[in-house]
Amino acid sequence: MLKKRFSLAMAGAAILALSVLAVSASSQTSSKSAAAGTITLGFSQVGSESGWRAANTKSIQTSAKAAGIKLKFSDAQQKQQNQIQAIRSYIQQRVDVIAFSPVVESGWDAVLNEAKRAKIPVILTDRAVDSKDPTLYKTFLGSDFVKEGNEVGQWVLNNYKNAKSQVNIVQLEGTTGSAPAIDRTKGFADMIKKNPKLKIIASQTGEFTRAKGKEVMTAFLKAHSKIDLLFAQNDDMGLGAIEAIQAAGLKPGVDIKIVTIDAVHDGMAALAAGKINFIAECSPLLGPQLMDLVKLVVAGKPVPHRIVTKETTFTRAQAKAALPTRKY
Ligand code: GYE
Repeated sequence: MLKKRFSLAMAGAAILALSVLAVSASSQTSSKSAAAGTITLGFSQVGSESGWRAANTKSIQTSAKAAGIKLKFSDAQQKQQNQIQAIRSYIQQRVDVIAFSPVVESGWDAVLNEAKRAKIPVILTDRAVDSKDPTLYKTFLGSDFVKEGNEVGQWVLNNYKNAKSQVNIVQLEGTTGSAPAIDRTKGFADMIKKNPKLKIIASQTGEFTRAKGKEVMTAFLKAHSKIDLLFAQNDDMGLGAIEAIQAAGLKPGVDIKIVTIDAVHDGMAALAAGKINFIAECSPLLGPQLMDLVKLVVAGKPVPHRIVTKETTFTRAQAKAALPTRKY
């Protein structure tokens, strides 16, 4: 018995020693391989909440491959703690660059300082952090979410400029505390406040998912007898809400107008079918630009501290025309 325990302990120690060796071996390989031209990128993704996220993940994975960059990828399942852990593990593995899409804006300074002390450059993609220290990351590549909210708000302003009575608006917000939820809320509110007839009568998070969008819209429909327009802060929540509206015996896009953001394939199909009325585009195809930035940063070349993604807006006719060649 004693002997058995002893040998188990020995085996445990051996495994530990081996894994320590493996860690140091892999860290050596990563810095050696960077010197030899192969860059290792550690990427922490938010999760897989939406069609946008699926397209974004695919873009990052395929463009890393195409660029000859070794990608270490992890999915945080919407939890900041998981992202912090992933970043710490990338620091330990001594990857060449860390990139991530922060689930929420706040609470990143400590781990970003750890990366800085380890001299591993960080690139933010898609979502921003609210850190006051601009040296904690090299660049932020992603959309202007306030502008997206403005564009959707502008459509509402134009389409209700002759409204005689109050226009009842409900809003499905994205993940609470995330940059796109905060900025789209602001961008939309800033526009619609120009016409006092436009009133947000209910606003709640739908967590950027179809299921939650449906659930919250069902509750809105129960609580409010007259809803004129829904602003869903992404297509997926809008698509979930369409199911709720149909289940209530109403026609989406007609009885209740719907405006959304993203312009992913299913959203565009609903727009072309007249179930959504207007979409502001948010491009998930950040991979190729990210890989270019990774290479520049590793080469010690300067990069702009903010890179704004180019995007457009779609009406029904424009969605019909764009759908056949749409990449996501
Ligand atoms: O709009 C939404 C996704 O951060 C821009 O996250 C992204 C947003 C996108 O889940 O669909």
